[in-house]
Order: sequence, then C-alpha cells, then structure tokens
Amino acid sequence: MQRTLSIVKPDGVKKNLIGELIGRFEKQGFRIVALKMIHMSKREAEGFYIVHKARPFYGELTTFMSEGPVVVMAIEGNGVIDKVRELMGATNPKDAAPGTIRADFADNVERNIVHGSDSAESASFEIPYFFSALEIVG
Ligand code: DAT
Ligand code: MG
Repeated sequence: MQRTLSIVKPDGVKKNLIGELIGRFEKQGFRIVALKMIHMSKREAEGFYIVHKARPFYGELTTFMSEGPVVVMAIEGNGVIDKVRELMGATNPKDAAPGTIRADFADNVERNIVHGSDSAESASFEIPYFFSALEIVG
C-alpha cells in the first residue's frame, strides 16, 4: 500500500475545485487518510519546495503557494503515486492530456491547480511536512 501527498493549490481553492479534485481521487478507489486546509507562509512554501531552490521560478512558485489557502491531503492506495500524477496531467497545462485536472482547469504552468508527489522518496518527505503520525488515519 502506497501513500502520496496532494495539494489543491491556491488557484484550485479559489476556483471551488476542492470537491472536484477529491472526487477524482476517490473515484479511483483511493482513500483520503489525512486532510486539512492551511494558508502557508512564504517560508513554509519555500520549505516544501526546497528541491526547487535553485530553479528560476522558485520565488514566484513560493509566492503563489502562499497567496491563499490550500488543501493538503495524504492519499492511500495501490499505485497511488503514479495514478495521481496521471490524473493531474503534465506540469504545463498546454502539454496536459485531455481530461486531466490541469488540462481541464489550469491557467498556465505557474498556476496549475494541483500538486502530487512524484516518487515514493518525495512522498516520504512531503507527507510528514504537513502531517504528524497522529493526523494520519490507518
Ligand atoms: P510538478 O508540479 O508537475 O511536479 P515540478 O515539480 O517540476 O512540477 O515543479 C513544481 C511547480 O513549479 C510546478 O507545479 C509549477 C512550477 N513550475 C515548474 N516549472 C515551471 C516553469 N518552467 N515556469 C514556471 N513555473 C514552473
Ligand atoms: Mg513536482
């Protein structure tokens, strides 16, 4: 059984897509095992995206991720990491396959609605970044 970390980003929350995104994950048979709404500070967003520190878009990305509330969730299921990435679509909505979350709802590469861990290694950093063991249900 695998777990991934997903985020409804500030643009997704503003567009009232929280239920839409959770619904797409649940329809796959995955279980939400942790969930909360938070408004990250710039510093907290910088910590989450620390792997992208050297990228030219790091400043804009972390300003965007702290511009409003987000919904963070841990999702559990067989193959959930890759499946959530598939449901999200490519990082740039212009390249995202039809019917994916980003193709359906994202304005551009910087404001692309959703995050999902890209590997088991990433998930093992990202889930505990937001949730303690006590906040994740078995
Ligand atoms: P993903 O979110 O698909 O895992 P990523 O980890 O490469 O993509 O990048 C994290 C976020 O950073 C991405 O969702 C949006 C932003 N980003 C990525 N590439 C970008 C670019 N070329 N210009 C602006 N923002 C970018
Ligand atoms: Mg990524």
